[in-house]
Amino acid sequence: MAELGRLDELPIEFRNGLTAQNLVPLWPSLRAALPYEIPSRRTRPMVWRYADIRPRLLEAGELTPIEKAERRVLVLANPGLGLENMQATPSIYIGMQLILPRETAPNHRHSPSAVRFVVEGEGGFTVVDGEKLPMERGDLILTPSGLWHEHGHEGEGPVVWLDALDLPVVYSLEASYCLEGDPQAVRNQPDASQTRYRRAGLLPYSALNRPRADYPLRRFPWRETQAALHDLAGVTDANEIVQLAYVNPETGHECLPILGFSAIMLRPGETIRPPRRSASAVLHVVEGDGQAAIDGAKLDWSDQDTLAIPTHASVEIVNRSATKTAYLFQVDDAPMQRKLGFYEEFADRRSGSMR
Ligand code: GTQ
Repeated sequence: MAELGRLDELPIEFRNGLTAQNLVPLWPSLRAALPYEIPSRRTRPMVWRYADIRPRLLEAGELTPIEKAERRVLVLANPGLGLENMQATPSIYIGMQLILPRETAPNHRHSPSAVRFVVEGEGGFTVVDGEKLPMERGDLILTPSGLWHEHGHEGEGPVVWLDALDLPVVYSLEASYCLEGDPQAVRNQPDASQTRYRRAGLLPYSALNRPRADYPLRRFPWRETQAALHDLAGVTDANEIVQLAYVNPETGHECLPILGFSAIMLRPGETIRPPRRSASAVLHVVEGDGQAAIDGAKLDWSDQDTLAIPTHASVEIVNRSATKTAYLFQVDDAPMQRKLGFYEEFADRRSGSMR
């Protein structure tokens, strides 16, 4: 491999002339932009513990009324990427949102897409495009790009959910913005998308006579996901990962364009070693206790903790319990990478496999 020329080898007059004309020589920076074998990564393998987050969220609930927050959220920021940039991974924004009884988080819509994954509490709801969606623990709720959404809480005690947004991608494209709206007129069809689409392989007949809908199903109840995971485990070999993707039931494709969502079940005592891949990811622990080794960093996890996995990382995840099943909710940027043509999984544990 040839040694590339350094910046300080160039005459200062030449460099200053380039700078004055907003020109930059590539070769001193080429290897940084295109490193051999593996990307340069600032993202750190991380765990955020719910035991740390929860009291801080409740404190925020006392310090900041919802009117002063619009959304009362603590953002899980990866220190390797700079806390102020609010990135769990380069593409994934993760926040923990608190809503207290009878509060409302006002109606708005924005260019980034979001999902909610319910962490704790009962009585929360989100209204998406006029449809009121109940929020039970473990449910996944979609608020896709451009759709009106507002949140409320009709129950008792705190409700907390995890927000996952493709905000870092949309923001870096200078395309992130938001519109305010009046409260939505709620159609008298609560949770209708769920009712129409919940059964895989069966669609409302009228769907066949029109183009496929972008976001036909907006709520994926945990009850269904958990049952489907157990059914799948019954036909999955011990050395295979029990994992289900959340998809658009009309197209079979990922349910949002940039970020992908899946649920993983770890059988008692199971260790999984998913292939190293080009996507970054976040794992949220729905239930269970274990350890993850991410690029060699050993991170313990338990109920409601959240982990960050850099691109190209080697990953091993252990369910420490010999008797209890563990469940993980995964967010990744594989849908975007697939669309852009550079998604890869590596059979080996190091070198790239670009065709
Ligand atoms: O609930 O609409 O964590 O707009 C960040 C931006 C949540 C939301 C976030 C948002 C929301």
